[in-house]
Amino acid sequence: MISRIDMRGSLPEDLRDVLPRAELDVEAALEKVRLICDDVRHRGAAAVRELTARFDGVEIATTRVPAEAIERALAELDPKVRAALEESIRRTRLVHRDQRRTETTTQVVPGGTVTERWVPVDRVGLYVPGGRAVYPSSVVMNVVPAQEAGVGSLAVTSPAQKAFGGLPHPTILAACALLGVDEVYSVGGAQAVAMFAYGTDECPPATMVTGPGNIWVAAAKRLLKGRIGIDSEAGPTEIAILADETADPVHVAADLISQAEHDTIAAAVLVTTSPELADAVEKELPGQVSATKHSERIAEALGGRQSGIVLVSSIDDGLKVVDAYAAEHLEIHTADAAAVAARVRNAGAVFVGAYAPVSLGDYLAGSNHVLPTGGCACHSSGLSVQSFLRGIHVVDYTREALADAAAHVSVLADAEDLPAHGAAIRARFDWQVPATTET
Ligand code: HSO
Ligand code: ZN
Repeated sequence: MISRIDMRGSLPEDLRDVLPRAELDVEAALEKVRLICDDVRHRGAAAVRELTARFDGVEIATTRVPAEAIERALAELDPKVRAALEESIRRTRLVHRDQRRTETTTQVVPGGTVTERWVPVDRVGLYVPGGRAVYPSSVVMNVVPAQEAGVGSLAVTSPAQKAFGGLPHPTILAACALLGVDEVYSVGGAQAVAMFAYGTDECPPATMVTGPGNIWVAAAKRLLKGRIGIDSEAGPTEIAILADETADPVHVAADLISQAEHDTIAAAVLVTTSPELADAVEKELPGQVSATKHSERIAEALGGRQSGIVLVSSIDDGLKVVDAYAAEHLEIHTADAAAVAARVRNAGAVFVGAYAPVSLGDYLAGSNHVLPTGGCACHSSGLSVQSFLRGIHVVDYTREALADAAAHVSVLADAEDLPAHGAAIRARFDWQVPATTET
């Protein structure tokens, strides 16, 4: 069901080659996506509605979801789901509120300061997948950080569902209502990203678009970034688990399965120092898989080349492997898990010990579940308040402070053969380089 790689002895030179990832050929989608984006750019909402009919198989009269539909979805929401979403929102807000940045002012020299102001982007479009993946939790994970960052204008879009008369899934709409978001569109795919990038007669353009989506969404983000800000091109879900002989194979198997449930190309990787644990997990998997609803999808994900059990000879080697893999989610099931977790350098989020499974983080830990995939955790972070802020340096120097810097600026400008840069300073001092008082 799951392949095994033995790295006891010595670790291979380039670990990235040993841990394959599912291929997502975004480049191949670009050509088609370009046509879609151009169409939306030139024909606006009419193009978006036609593309929705073509790709989602449903005619919509307008791309904007009427307020009554959002209110109705909330009224009809299962009270248990409502309570769980409310608690998820509360916890997520607690964590993200603490991420808010404060302005800092540095006095560089007497009379010369640089202030860093944190300014939210003006308007954000949040993409929430539809179809097989109906994730009201992703509404929470996108909306809360944007709100806590102070983004003034916030719109959510999610694919039109034929089964719901061309509206997004009702739990998506209800989650929007709980979060106080009243601007919602029933648009998915590349056309949704284009709608936010260019704006249409039904949707004003946005400054930024965030949120996970399928390959078409990823391709549109790649194509339109620059025109519009993006978070990341989210790829298939990944879980890595670093475990020793103290780990419970039942927990480990359950957690691998939980993320394999997302997609046939989801990745589940166990890195362990214990061959006994590896055997026990392998023994445990088939029973748990066959007992669960999406067993076929999960079996395909676990059996895929992107998943596997890696045997290592020490926790130190295990850390090297998981750092090279840079998983979206990394669980640590070892003795003194917190100390091992503290040594991890590359992961979207780290889950410490037996009682912090990834599925807690997916819904209710308070952490964000929009995380870097495909190894991007070695250079990028998950969605946070920071994703929606820009730091603006405000430079404020007095005449005297500028005079003190002038000689150095002139020298550096000449060294770069940009004499007009130095001249811009001398213009303020009768075209002379003022004498510096600095020693
Ligand atoms: N594990 C997914 C997020 C999610 N799980 C949503 C359940 N619903 C990617 O981090
Ligand atoms: Zn999940």
